Amino acid sequence: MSRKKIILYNPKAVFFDMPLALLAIGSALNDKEYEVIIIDGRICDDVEGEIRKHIDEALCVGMSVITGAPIADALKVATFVKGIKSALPVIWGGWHTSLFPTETLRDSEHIDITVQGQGEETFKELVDHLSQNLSIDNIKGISFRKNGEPHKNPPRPMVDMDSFGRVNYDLIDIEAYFKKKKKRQFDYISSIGCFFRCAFCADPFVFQRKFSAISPEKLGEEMEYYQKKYKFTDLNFQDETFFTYAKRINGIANEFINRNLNISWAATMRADQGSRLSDEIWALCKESGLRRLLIGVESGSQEMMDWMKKDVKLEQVFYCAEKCKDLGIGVIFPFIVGFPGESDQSVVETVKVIKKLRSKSHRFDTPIFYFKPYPGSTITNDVVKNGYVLPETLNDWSKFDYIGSSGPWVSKEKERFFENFKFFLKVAYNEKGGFAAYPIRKMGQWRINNDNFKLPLEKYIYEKLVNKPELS
Ligand code: B12
Ligand code: SF4
Repeated sequence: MSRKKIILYNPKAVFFDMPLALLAIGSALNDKEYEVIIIDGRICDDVEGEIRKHIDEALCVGMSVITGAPIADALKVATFVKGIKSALPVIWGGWHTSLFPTETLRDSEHIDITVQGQGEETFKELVDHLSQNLSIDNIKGISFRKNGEPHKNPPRPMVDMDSFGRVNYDLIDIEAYFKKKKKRQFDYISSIGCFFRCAFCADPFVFQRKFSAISPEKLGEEMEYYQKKYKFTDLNFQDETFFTYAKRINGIANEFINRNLNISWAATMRADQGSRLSDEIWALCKESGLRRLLIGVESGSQEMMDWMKKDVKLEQVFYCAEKCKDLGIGVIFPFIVGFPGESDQSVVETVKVIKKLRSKSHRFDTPIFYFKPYPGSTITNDVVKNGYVLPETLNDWSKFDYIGSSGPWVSKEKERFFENFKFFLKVAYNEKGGFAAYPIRKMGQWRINNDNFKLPLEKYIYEKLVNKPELS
C-alpha cells in the first residue's frame, strides 16, 4: 500500500537554520504509513511546482510560522494549496499560532487547524485522526473551526523530550543547508521551554515556565550518529536556555570528549547560570569544543534589567565575559534598547557596558535590537494598556518585523544615535579588511570612544553601496 504524503512547508527567510520544527513533527510520524515531504521556501526554487508534484497523494499540508514576514509567505502558499485542492487540510503551527490560535483561523479561511505549543505528539495524533477520518474534536493542543466558529481545545501538557525518537534529518537535503551557511554547521535543539520570566519574551506565555531536556547520554549517542552520517564540523544548539542544569552540561561535555566527536559547538547561556558553573565545567565545555555562547544582557542598566525581570546581575555578565576571555570562547551579548519609558541614563549605562564588553575581547559581539512589542510578553501587554495598538489581523502581523525601526515612543534623535552607534561599533571592531581598513577602523574607534557621530559620511557611503535584506 502506498504511503500517504504529508507536505510540510517552511516559509522564506534570509537565514538558513535547518527547519527544526518541521523535522521534529515530521520525524514523529510513522514512516511506514506516511511519507513526509519538507519544502523549504529558502532552499527550493520552485515551491509551487514541488507542491503540485505531491498534492494529489497528500493527506494534509503543515506549515511552521513565526510572527513577522514569514506569515505573508505562508499565507501565499496556503492560498495556492487551497486553489488546487480546497478540501485538503492546511495546518499551521509554531510561535505565531501558539500566541494567536483562534485569531489566525478567524483571519484566513485557508487555514483549517492551528497547533499550540510543542508539536510532536499533537501532530502525530492529528495526522492519524485525519488519515482514519476520525473526529479531531478531542485532540489537545489544537484549534479548529467548530460549527463555523474558531474553537480552541485544552492545551497539551509538555512531553518529556527524552521520550521522542531520533529526528530524521534525511527529510531535508542537509548538504543544501551546509552550502547556504558556507560551513558544515548542524542545527539541533536539545531542550524546550524555559523556567524564567523575562518580561519581553513570549516563552513564559507559550510554555508556562516549564522546561524539558534530552539527557546527556541520549544526546551523546545522537551526536555521534549524526556526526558520522553528516560529517558536520560545528554544532549549533537552538535551545532557549541550554545551560539550565550544570550536571547535564557536565555530562554533555564528557559525552562529546569521550566519543571523540572533535567538533566545535555553540549555545545560549544565561549569565546567572554561567556564574554558578564551576571552573571544572567551564574548562570541560571548552575542551569539548565550545566555541561561542549567546548571553542575553538586554540592558547596561541594572534598574532596567530588574524592571524587565531578567533575574540577572551585571556582575554575572562580567564574570562570564572574563571566563570566556580567559578560555578563548566567543560571545554574542545581545542588547535591547528603546523600551517604552527608558531613561537617558539607562541609554548611557547601556552604551558604557557595550563599550566595556567590546574592549575585552575581539571574540565578543554586542548586537543591539530595538524593543518591538512581540506578542505574548508582559511588557507588550503593558504597552497595549498604555494605548499602543498592536497589529490586529494576520496580514498586519506579517508586516510586523524585526527588521526596521523602533517603537513610536523612541525619539528620532535617540534612534539616530543608536543607528550611528551600531554602525561605528561594527566598523571599529571589524577585523576584516586587513591593513587597507586600518584608517577607517581607527576613525570608528575614535568615534566610539568619544561618542562623536557628527557628519557620519562613512555610514552614508556604506548605506548607498549595500542593500538591506527585505525578509527576516
Ligand atoms: C532559529 C531561530 C531564529 C532564526 C530562524 C527562525 C526561523 N525562521 O526558523 C532567525 C535567526 C532568523 C531568527 C530570527 C528572529 N527570531 Co527567532 N528563534 C529561533 C529559535 C532560537 C529556534 C527556532 C527553532 O528551530 N526551534 C526548534 C523547534 C523544534 O521548536 P519550535 O519552532 O518551537 O517548533 C515546535 C512547536 O512550535 C511546534 N511547531 C512549530 N511549527 C509547527 C508546524 C506545525 C504544522 C505543527 C503541527 C507544529 C509546529 O512543534 C515543534 C516541535 O515541538 C527560537 C527559539 C526556540 N528555541 O524555539 C527563536 C524564536 C522563534 N525567535 C523569535 C524572535 C522574536 C526572533 C526575532 C524577532 C529576533 C530578533 N530580535 O531579531 C527574529 C525575527 C524573526 C522573524 N519574524 O522573522 C521568537 C519568536 C516570537 C514569535 N512571536 O514568533 C523565538 C521564540 C525566541 C523567543 N523566545 O522570543 N530566529
Ligand atoms: S529571554 Fe530567555 S531566559 Fe528569558 S524568559 Fe525568554 S527564553 Fe527564558
